Amino acid sequence: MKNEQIAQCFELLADLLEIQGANPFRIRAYRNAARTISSTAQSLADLVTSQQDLTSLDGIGKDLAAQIREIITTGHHTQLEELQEQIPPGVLDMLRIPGVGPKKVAVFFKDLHLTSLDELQAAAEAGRLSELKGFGKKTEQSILQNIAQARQDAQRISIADARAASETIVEDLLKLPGVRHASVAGSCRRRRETCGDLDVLATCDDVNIPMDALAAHPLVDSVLQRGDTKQRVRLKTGVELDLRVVPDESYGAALQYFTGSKEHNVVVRQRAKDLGLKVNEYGVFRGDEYVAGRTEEDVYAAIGLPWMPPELRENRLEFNMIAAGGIPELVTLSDIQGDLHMHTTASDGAGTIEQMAEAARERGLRYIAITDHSKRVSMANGLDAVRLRKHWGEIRKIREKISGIEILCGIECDILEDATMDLPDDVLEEADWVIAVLHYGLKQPREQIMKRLMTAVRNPHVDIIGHPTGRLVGRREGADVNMTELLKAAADHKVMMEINAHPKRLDLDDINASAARDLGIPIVISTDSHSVNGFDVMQYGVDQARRAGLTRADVANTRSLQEFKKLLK
Ligand code: DGT
Ligand code: CA
Ligand code: CA
Repeated sequence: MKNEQIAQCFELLADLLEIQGANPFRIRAYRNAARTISSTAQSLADLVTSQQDLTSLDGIGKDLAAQIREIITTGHHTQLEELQEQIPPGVLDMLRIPGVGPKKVAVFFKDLHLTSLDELQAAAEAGRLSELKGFGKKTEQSILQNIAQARQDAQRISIADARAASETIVEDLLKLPGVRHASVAGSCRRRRETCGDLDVLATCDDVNIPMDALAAHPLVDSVLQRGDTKQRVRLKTGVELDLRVVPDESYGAALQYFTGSKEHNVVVRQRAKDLGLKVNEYGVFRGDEYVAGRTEEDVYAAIGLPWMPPELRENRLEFNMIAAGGIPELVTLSDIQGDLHMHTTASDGAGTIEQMAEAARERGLRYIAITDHSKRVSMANGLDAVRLRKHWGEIRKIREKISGIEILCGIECDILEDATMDLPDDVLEEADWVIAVLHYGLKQPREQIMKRLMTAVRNPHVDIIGHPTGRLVGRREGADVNMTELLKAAADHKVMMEINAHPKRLDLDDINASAARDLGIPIVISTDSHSVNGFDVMQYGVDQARRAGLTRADVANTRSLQEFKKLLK
């Protein structure tokens, strides 16, 4: 059980309590606990296993500590499950509607007895929402408009949640007697930014062994369907998971087939056909004769193709790469030497400069840039010129003191709505590293968005555009960026592009990152850490880069600091 999963339980509990109209202090306590847990470096599961006291953690009292122990040791959370009995899951879906919080949802649920997005939509269409106290026609209209978005989001989960759940299940299946292989498949194995459902594969002579274990797994809520080789279950989080159990000699074929994508498999099947072969989830066949199927390598080799990293299997880049001479070696997590986007207690981070530097060093990083917010982001306690210079002074002191890691004095500088920079040039000039970003006014028309981005790209001190579109995966569309124009200007002015590794952002996305690389723009993969645990997300950024077909050479922060500095303006 990961800290993040425990934090999610408390967040969910807080949402449910808020819908129920519980005591605000109690709700706040759960939210604070969630924050503490997700920003704690040490694994709570380890603490519980070694019988350590959890109440030494900020905001965790006896009661919360007992709940954490329950979650970790039993996989159950009594408080949460009791509330879930009272509030149907469809009610929580309403929280995904932009502009709708727990208070509004409480009214829909309690006063109108609405329990799903469908019912809410019908009520809005019938004008019943605008009859409620405190609701007007305008709110009703905006809810109607945003419901479609919420419905889409409700269906897909982030790659981070997808991996946490399916990897836990795979690990547990591998512990079973007779299960020789098990793997994540589907979009999760391809590391798509979101997954519609989860796919897991196992080999076992007796299909009942993995299927019974899955049915009883602590993450599983109910079995939806069970056949000879396939079982479909719903997890407690609501997402569905397909398990397929195949014999060993079909493992590679099934893994290939169920990893997809469908588009990739269409090409694979056609290729086999051209060679007089047939590929399916059981193997490669010539007529009735089994040719291959034990490993993925065998399957691809049988049809004259090299094995391909799952991240590439979208029928976008991979077959062109093969035609052009082969699949290049993609960037890996261990190639990353530096992290160039992070926050400290100077703005909205939870760690001090020193804590962040030490945590980065522990993860094997050789250099970091501290990039707190500029003043426009007042809710994050953004820095003005005076505070920033003082902050850089402290960074320089720590830089002298600490060994084994280099620290750059950076800034995440807002590009203001009027297309000026949030800090004057003479301040930016003193920085080692300047990230320029859009935070506000993302809904401005394309022309103004481009004017802002161009201001940044042309600024002689700006090194990189951070999270270039500002999108939040499944939650918020990015700004209306003319990416072709932006990338061309960035290439001309030697400005780099960020892949923000946070699974909520993953911005640039895979397609734009590919386009940037094609123009020779160095890509930097950054975590945007707000605590010492924030560094964990680097893997998601690397996965996105791999989906973009990026090699180590394409990613600037795989270089030593000395080599990296040569790329700066
Ligand atoms: P998702 O779940 O929407 O995020 O995307 P996937 O790729 O995980 O799709 P899913 O779960 O429907 O199926 C998993 C894989 O199984 C898919 O990537 C390829 C394979 N597959 C499923 N149905 C078909 C099919 O009708 N034809 C072919 N060729 N492959 C299929
Ligand atoms: Ca899937
Ligand atoms: Ca599936």
